[in-house]
Amino acid sequence: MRQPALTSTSSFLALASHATDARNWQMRQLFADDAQRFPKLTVDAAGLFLDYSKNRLDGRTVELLLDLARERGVERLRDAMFAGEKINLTEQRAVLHTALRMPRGKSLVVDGQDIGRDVHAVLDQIKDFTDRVRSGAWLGYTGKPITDVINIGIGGSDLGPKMAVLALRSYSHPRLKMHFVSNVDGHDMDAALAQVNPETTLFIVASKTFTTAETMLNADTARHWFLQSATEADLPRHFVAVSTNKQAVSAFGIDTANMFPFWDWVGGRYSVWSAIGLSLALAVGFGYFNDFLAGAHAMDEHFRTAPLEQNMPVLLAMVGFWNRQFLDAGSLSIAPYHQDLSRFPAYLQQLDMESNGKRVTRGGAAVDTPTCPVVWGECGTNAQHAYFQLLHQGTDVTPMDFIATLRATHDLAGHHDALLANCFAQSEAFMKGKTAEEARADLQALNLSAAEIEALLPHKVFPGNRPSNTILMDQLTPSALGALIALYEHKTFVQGAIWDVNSFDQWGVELGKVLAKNIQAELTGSVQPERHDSSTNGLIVMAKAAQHL
Ligand code: G6Q
Repeated sequence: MRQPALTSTSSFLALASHATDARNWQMRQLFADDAQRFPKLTVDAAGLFLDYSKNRLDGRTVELLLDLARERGVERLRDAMFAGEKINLTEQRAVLHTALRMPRGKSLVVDGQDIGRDVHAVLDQIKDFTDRVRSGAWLGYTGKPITDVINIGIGGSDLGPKMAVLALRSYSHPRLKMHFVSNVDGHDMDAALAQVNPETTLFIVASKTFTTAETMLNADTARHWFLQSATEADLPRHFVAVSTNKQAVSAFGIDTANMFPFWDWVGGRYSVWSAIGLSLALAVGFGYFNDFLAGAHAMDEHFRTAPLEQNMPVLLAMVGFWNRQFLDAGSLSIAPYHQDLSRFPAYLQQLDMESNGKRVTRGGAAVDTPTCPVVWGECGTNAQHAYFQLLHQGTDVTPMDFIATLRATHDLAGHHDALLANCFAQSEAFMKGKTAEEARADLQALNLSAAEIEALLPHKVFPGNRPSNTILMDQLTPSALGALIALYEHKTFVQGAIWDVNSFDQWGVELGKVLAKNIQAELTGSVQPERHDSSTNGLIVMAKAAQHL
């Protein structure tokens, strides 16, 4: 359905008018005025807890934001997604990553096909295979069990499993070492191959299309390397594929009995739940992989059924929209206070920016507001010693998402309290800042002269009033990780619905897949670079000259 321009909707206009005051509110004051602010502006779902009270908003702001969500048809579009309607308009595809985590026995018929049954047939295949590799029953060509798994894939076929394998490190099989090779840069493959033995290495070629240049080149290199020690007949024990393209898998030389299929209704950046998660299932075992799916399903059910007032993905999305639209926040910083989530910001970069980094509506008109902020981040406490300076005292307001667990999965004394203390102290400091009076009192306590105090004072003031969310869970279990990823998937979905962009295509990425082809021909062949600007021609000439050194 064609949507009116966002800024012309009555709920947007009501919000804009509310924002003329609200954007200047001081959070210190909001907390002082309402002792119930924390219970009012927090919500639980699927084992996660969201505190969004440290934002420049109040209950009325939330009401107006939810009016906007209703007016933009978030619930209608959500139901259409879950029902398998082709909401990815530019590719005419359904968007059904949620079906990948439906419990067994639940059916969903799309285009006459029960995809619930298809999904569980592949899960059975994954269980059988991962059980055999993990138990040591699956043997390499010299009769030894597999010790190393190299996942070859890029973008959505890499970021999800790589992030999740690291996140669930403490659940991993002790014998299996997981490696991820994505970059066309040979240094990536070179570094991985240097660590493994062909007799005990399993390669997973993970590519939805099985045409992605980087992955195909890396897969060719891996096969060539393997065949220096083994024979073609040994390939099936060491190469498996995850793809939607059976023909290309077979043409590459992988036995299609060792192919794990998925479907065109699974977008790359939403595919960790599909067979693209094979490396994760190998690392943690099928039981935990199932828990991971169940955690995401619990968040799906919450998103699908909870009233908007208590709907965690909707609230997270609308608070993000508020900050983007009315506080001009051009970026969002993610700070996991958990070392095993160190790849989570990179994962969210793709999820959010590839989905909502768009400038036209689903109907093709120009969007009349800013869309997706730049997403970036690093683990705390490391990030505190790097760029938190800018977040506290720089000229831009950067909203933050703090993510932490109440309990650690290690038992090293003292560490977890220190970690959590830092996490909570930072969000408090971003909210409160430090006034000139407070800074002056600090300096006076140091017995400085009046002149020294006045000179230092401006540097010691923190403006504060900087927004953040805190997301907590008990421990980083497979189920909590599943719920966390699904939370952000649905948050992205809701913001896409507000902006009326298609969150499920990626034409900007497709461009990159063809751009390099011409220059590669010029670099490797005798074709002279003439068709480019002088900069590009000059760079190509330099690279060609270096090849002859
Ligand atoms: C994700 C994108 C993109 C994609 C990669 C890999 O949503 O479409 O990151 O996942 O380009 O594509 P293949 O899996 O087809 O190799």
